[in-house]
Amino acid sequence: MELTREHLMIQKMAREFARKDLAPLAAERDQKHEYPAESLRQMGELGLLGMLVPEEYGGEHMDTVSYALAMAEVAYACASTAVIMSVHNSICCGSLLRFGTPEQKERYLVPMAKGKIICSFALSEPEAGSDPASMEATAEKQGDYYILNGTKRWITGGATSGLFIVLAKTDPDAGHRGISAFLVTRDMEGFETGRLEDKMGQCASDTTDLLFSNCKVPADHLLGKEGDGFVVAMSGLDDGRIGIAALSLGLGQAALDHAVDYAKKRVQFGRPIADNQGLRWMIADMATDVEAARLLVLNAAAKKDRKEACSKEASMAKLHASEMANRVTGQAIQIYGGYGYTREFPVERFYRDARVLTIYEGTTQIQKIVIANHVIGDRKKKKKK
Ligand code: COS
Repeated sequence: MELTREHLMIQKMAREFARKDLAPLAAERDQKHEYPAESLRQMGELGLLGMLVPEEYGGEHMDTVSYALAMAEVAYACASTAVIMSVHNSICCGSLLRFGTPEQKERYLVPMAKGKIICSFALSEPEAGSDPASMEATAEKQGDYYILNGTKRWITGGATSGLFIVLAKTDPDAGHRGISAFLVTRDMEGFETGRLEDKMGQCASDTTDLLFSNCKVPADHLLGKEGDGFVVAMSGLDDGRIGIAALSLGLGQAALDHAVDYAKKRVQFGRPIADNQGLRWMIADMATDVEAARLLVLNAAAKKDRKEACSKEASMAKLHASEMANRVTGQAIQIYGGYGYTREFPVERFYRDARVLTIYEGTTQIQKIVIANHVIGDRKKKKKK
């Protein structure tokens, strides 16, 4: 697909920021598990945290293609920062835009669009990952409040974000139609951050449990109507999957570029290893894999920009790009040989950072369910029987 002048300008702006300001800090932040607070502040100023939000709410009103291009650039430098950017922009700003009241948008979306509040999404639970409809968290209406109880798990930004979109059951007997979404701030009574996960990758972004014990959420913090929660989550995940696919693309591209650079410099048997056909074929496969991901990401984003249904395309992009990032980062380590296995070179971090991409925001297997349901098209009929 052909990119416009504006797309290229946004890509250039994001690339300059990511390579100059973000990339030099990424390895140390990964090792120290240090949250990229200062980079997020800069990203707020650059408009990277309200990319899809209309100007009337303080955002940049860019299209999804621009967003995907910027996401790939940020991920090229630091996947930990990119995942915070993705959750905040796609699932969180997107859900507020779609379901928020004018008051909720004024109070939360406006500061979110400037990066003054970072928002996280709390869907998964210890016993409800791929099957969110089986969640156990409850929210019971009592007067002017909902009383929230339960535990959320694997929440990106759980220890650091200021706002959370939390899904809980308002009608536990109604299956997925009994789930509602709430805007919860850190200062609400009965809300605590739980254990911090000790993760393999994306270590500069924290992942924690959220604990709700009779947490008092004001009734006007219900996002959408009671029972809208599953649709809030599913439509948010459509956007989120484009974000994670673009993140995967950026990480794959970074691994490819580093591997090519290394293969041209590393001399064995008296010549650069890039002269060997075995490696040239490997690099050709990697580049083709990255390019296919790019086309799927841009296709899903462009469909969304045309306001066409894009769940299938978002899942295809997420499926291919996340698997690609795992393949390509692994191949990059192979090209680096022994050096690739050490922390001296960034490909070791890329490999660890890539691993979760086929898991969060819907595993590879979930993406295949979504794609097959659309392609075969018999799901609704079977459900009606
Ligand atoms: N956008 C809006 N609504 C959607 C939707 C979408 N993309 N996908 C499904 N829905 C709605 C359907 O219209 C349906 O509504 P009604 O039954 O009220 O008419 C409802 O959601 C249920 O749809 P469906 O029957 O297709 O859902 P399933 O229970 O079969 O499950 C999967 C769907 C498996 C795809 C879903 O549970 C899923 O995505 N799981 C993975 C969750 C995940 O990504 N977890 C990781 C979280 S990290 S934030």
